Amino acid sequence: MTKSFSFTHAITRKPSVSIIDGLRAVDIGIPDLATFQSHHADYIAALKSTGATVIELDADEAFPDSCFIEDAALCLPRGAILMRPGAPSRLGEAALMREHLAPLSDNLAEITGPGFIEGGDILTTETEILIGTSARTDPAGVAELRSITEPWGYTVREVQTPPDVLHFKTDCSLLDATTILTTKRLARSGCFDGYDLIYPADGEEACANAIRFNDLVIMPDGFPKTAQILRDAGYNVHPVGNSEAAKLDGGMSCLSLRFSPNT
Ligand code: CIR
Repeated sequence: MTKSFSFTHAITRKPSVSIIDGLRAVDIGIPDLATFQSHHADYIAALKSTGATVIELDADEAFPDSCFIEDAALCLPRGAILMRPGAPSRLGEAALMREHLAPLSDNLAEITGPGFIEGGDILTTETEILIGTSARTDPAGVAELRSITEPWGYTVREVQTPPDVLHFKTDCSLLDATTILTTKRLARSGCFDGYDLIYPADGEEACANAIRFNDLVIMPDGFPKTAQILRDAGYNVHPVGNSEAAKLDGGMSCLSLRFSPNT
């Protein structure tokens, strides 16, 4: 059983009208809600096409970035953990997840601080949990997550998100038990030594955030060379439109929590 990419469930949250106020590093345009909703529906259909159950939460207007649900929690086979987002406008998102995760996990833990950590900075592979420190995730947040997960049997490794990159997983994705899709700038740090690496085509680095979900690699649409590289490597590639999420620095991993309940 490949626990790092075999899942029976996912949780998503619909984009809100307030998405136009979502955080972004650079303003490249206002996201169009109808287009975002259409892409979001395609994304959910892709998850469901693998046989998974998708729990679709309603939009929460109080939290413009809350459709990027991955940042609010971490789901592992042994338990789930409410994060402590480092963006002040997102801090309250973790508490929203408690009522949804409690019925699905016998072990529901919480990062209480003072550190911060967001799910986008966490890559769970078959053998370890890699956490990139970033503007949103600090060493204290990593240490608290370590203190929760090591007793559950996980190995945690602290690494660094490249400068000016939002999240660790902005630049990498798990493709299978031993293979990572990563930008060259991140791989240069040596953090993936020992893994097999696949690089996006030159100029297509923005598609490094993809997800392996059961038999699919779900990746953003519009990166044909990398899609072909992945197909040639034997992956079942499923592109989904991401133009509106990308205006808010969001990608494929951010839009879901992927897990198999351990209740
Ligand atoms: C933010 O800046 O927090 C959101 N606009 C985007 C979050 C993307 N999440 C992710 O990569 N896990």
